Amino acid sequence: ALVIVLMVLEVQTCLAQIMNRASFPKGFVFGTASSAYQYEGAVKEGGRGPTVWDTFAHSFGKVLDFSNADVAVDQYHQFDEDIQLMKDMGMDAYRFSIAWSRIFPNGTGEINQAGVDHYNNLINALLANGVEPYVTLYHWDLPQALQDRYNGWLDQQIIKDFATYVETCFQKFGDRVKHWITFNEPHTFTTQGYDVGLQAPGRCSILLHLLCRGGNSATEPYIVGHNVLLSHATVADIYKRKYKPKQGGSVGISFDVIWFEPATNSTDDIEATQRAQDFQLGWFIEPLTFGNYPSSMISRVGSRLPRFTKTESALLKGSLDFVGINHYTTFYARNNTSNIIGFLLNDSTADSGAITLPFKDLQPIGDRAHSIWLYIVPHGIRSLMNYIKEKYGNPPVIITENGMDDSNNPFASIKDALKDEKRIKYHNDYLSNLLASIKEDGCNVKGYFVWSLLDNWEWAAGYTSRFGLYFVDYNDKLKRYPKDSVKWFKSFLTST
Ligand code: PSG
Repeated sequence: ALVIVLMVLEVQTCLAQIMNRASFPKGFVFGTASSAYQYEGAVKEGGRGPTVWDTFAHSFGKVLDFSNADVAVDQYHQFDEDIQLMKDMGMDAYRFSIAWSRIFPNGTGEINQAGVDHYNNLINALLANGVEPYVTLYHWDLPQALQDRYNGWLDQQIIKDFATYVETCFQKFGDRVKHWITFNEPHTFTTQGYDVGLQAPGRCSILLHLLCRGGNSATEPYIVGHNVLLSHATVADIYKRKYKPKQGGSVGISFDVIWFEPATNSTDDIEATQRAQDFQLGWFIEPLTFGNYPSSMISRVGSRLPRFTKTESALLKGSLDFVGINHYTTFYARNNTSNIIGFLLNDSTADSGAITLPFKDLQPIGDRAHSIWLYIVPHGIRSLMNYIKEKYGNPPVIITENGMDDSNNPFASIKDALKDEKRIKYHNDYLSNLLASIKEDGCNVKGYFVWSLLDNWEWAAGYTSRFGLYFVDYNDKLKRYPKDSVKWFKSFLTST
């Protein structure tokens, strides 16, 4: 009998080492993610209006390789073929974003039927192939008309205009779309767009306005964040009252979250680590969960942080059906003792009183991908899932982005570029940590989306970075080639 028990145990440990779809809970969703401006191209077709990212990308010196996304990877025309790629891998879902300026070319006013037709065609093609659409309503491409008219997210008028656009999407697509993500990464676009000016609309005041013409890096990020939060709460409320009863879907948001670890075990550094997380995830998740900003933000930002009325608080609180998390990397955090940088820059990034870096004593926290911010630390995702579980009452979480990039090396052969063992290891290691957070720690994780299906236009890094499971040949009609990671995902998803 002992021999049999030992044999059973051995088989079990053997099986435990092979992770695949079947290791995850039933109904767990696997997909890939993308965004309109990074993928679609066809910027002047189908009546699309210009956006702040068209303007930014076409301004000299804003994008590393002087490129823009006028063509991108042409998914506007090639979505049928791309859906076959998803289907072939065994992916259940596709996260894409709707370009506001295809629905309302001027931000408001007349609906552009060609834009509605395009997304209807895309959604129908996905469903016909058994791929579920997860729709992001705002992935940074604000109609330029609204930037020109009233400074976009800086003005409260944006809340009304966003609601009109979003309600139009609920009406036109909500019979088939059951997962809505209102915003992609509010923390990224408020700080990158309004504090350091490295992303559209490129506003900042740091370095004596050397980098940006207009802006106020100490106040505007908080005003923008405030209007984004109220916009989310407004449309979540509209959905809950008018659409959810019939359509039965859910509304979430996608947060960018770097996991922070204290650089030392000193109390100062541990407290600084908490503040760093308050100023990143807390800034947005706390109002949407508890109805107000984290107390560390309220005390440190003071009068520069806008306040919510009682009615607004009530509207914000509980306005998330699920929490989307875009997670890539982990940094160390330490207490900022001098604040010289904050004094010099006079901006919002210094307000947390924490310094976050992927290094300690000149040692990197993990192996680096291509992007300078992307260090590979697989256990970070497990710690983050536990943090959300403990602090926010174990809400349903969807990993709406996870992935890594390689450099776009113009001298490498395509054959070599398709060998991406590093990416396979990245996904294998992050997924096994995610699985442990579910199975061993009881975290409520519902899905996982890879960033990204294809190589694509990486914002200010242009085409220099390749995040795709599929390689895109920018020199030959944007042909798609499967990297080795495609084979890995295919066997992960189709083996039982
Ligand atoms: C997300 C997270 C970090 C930096 C940039 C992003 N981080 O941890 O420092 S942007 C995010 C975005 C998508 C990008 C993708 C890769 O939603 O559009 O292409 O990640 O940068």
